[in-house]
Order: sequence, then C-alpha cells, then structure tokens
Amino acid sequence: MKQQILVIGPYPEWDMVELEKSYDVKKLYEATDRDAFIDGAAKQVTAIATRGELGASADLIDRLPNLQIVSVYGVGYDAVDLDACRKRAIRVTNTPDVLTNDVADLGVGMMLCHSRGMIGAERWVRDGSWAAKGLYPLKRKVWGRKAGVLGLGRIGFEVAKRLRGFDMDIAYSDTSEKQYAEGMSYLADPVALARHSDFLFVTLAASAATRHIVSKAVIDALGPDGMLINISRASNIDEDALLDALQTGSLGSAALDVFEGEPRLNPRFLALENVLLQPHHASGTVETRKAMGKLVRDNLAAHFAGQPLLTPII
Ligand code: 8YV
Repeated sequence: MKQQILVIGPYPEWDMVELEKSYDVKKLYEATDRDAFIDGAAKQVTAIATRGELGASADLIDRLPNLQIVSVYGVGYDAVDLDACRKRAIRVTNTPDVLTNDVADLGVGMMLCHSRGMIGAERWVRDGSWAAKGLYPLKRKVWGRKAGVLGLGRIGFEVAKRLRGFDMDIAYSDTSEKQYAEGMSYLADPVALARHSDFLFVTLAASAATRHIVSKAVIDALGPDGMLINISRASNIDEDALLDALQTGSLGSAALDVFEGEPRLNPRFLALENVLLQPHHASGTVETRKAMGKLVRDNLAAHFAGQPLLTPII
C-alpha cells in the first residue's frame, strides 16, 4: 500500500506527477474546509511535503498521530516547528546546496537592477519619456563600492564570490570568523557591518535568535546612501523600522524578495519608489526547482526505505 503524504502547497506539475506515482497524495491546498480535510486524512498521513515559507505548525503536526517525516522544499526550515517534531522523533529534511547559486544570483541581480534604476529606465523607454524628456536620471554605480554580507553561510559566500567580480570592498558578519572568508574583513557587530557598507546583503538562516537582527540601529548605520538587500527571511529585519526609514529617506533603498505575511505584504511598500519588490522567487528557476523537487522526493524515499536521509535537519 502507498504511504499517504500531506502536501501543504502545490509544486510544479512535474513534481506532482512524480509524487503521485509513489504516494497517495493528499492536497491540503485544494481543501475548502482545511480542518475537516486534516481530520479526515489525519490517521493515515505518515509524511508532510511542504515548502520553505509554508513549513508545518505545531498544531498541524500534533493532529497527525502517525507522522514520521517532514520534507521541506527549500533551504529554510524556520516555519517548521522543530520542537514539536523532536518531541515525537519526527524527521525533518530540507533542500540545501541545490539552490545556493540561484539565490545568490538574484541577490546580486537585485543590487545591480535597483542601483542602476533598471525598472524605472525600462518605463522611461516604454512610456515615451526618453523621446519626450531626454536622458534618464543618473543612478549610482555598483563596482568598486563597499558591500556587507550578514551571514557568511553557503548563500552569503556565493554572494561575496560574485561581488568580487565587481571589485568591491567586502566585509561580513557572522557568529564567528570564517577561515574561508579570504580577502574579506570580519566585523562581528551588524551595526559596524552596516556602517561599512553601501550594499548590505542579508543572507542568514532565520531563527528566533536572528529575529530583527537588522534593527533600526543597523538600518540607521546603513544610512541615506545605503541599500539593504534581503534574500533570506522577512523576520530577520524589523520591517516597521525599514518602512519608516525608506519613507523618511534615512535609508536610501531596499531590494526585497521576502516580506512579513507574504504573499500579502504591507501596503506601505507599494507606495515607495525606493524599494525593489520581488515575489520570493530567489530559487525560482526551472533547473533549481527541479533539483529541489527531486531532493524532497529522494529524502522521502530514503526514509521509507529505511536508508539514511540525504539532507536531514533532525
Ligand atoms: C521556497 C525558500 O521554498 O529555500 C527556501 O528557504 O524559501 C524557497 O526556496 C520556494 O520559494 C518554494 O516555495
């Protein structure tokens, strides 16, 4: 008999087809009455397949008495209640490494796009401003300026590697100095890092300990000429302080792929011209999403075959 897995949010069709070959797939996202759906499927469900931003709450985990594993499509597992899983020895896996380069690419791409005003420049051409008004307003250069990387893990390291190509002066902050951080200065204090930086990349894994690590003090230190780029989780930033600073100009600009309460972001963002908004798609390429889907399935298959998990969290 096939194992029953609860899928929290949809995957691309190619992944759904593969999952349905091996499992009895229960699609929570199609349920009109979520509670009734969960209660109906609860006893048979042995696995959850979820996405980074959707996770699995303690309430959901507690309602599935035979749950054995939560397989996350994403590197971030902050939305999975690990304590609830630990209590019942439920395994948790994620999809690290396969998405690192795409996430770094988008972060650096956002820096370039926003600093050079490419979205507005495109509008300038399309709406006839170029012909009517002439030259597009001048923007700020990227190469040779100062960058800070907050969290020099896999993604932060790949961001820094790319920034070297722009001859930037790169510093980083982390819980400890990293041996592999060749040619970068270590500034333990995020405020000092922000003070150093024209562009500050937030690339650390989110947890209770990192909540609002980008505080008002960090934002103020980045200053009216600085740009904040977030490709991690919204919870790493004090979003109200960020919005205030963007509005008053005490922070120059921001480029964001993640938001509190996404996909319904704070409407204040929409009224701001100095922020570049992206729909949480840093890992969103066909190639990477295919690799992530395969890793989700490979972890599930390993678990049910009694084999070691490929990328376990717990
Ligand atoms: C999402 C992510 O999982 O890797 C992460 O932590 O948040 C993303 O890759 C992806 O957007 C799919 O929902």
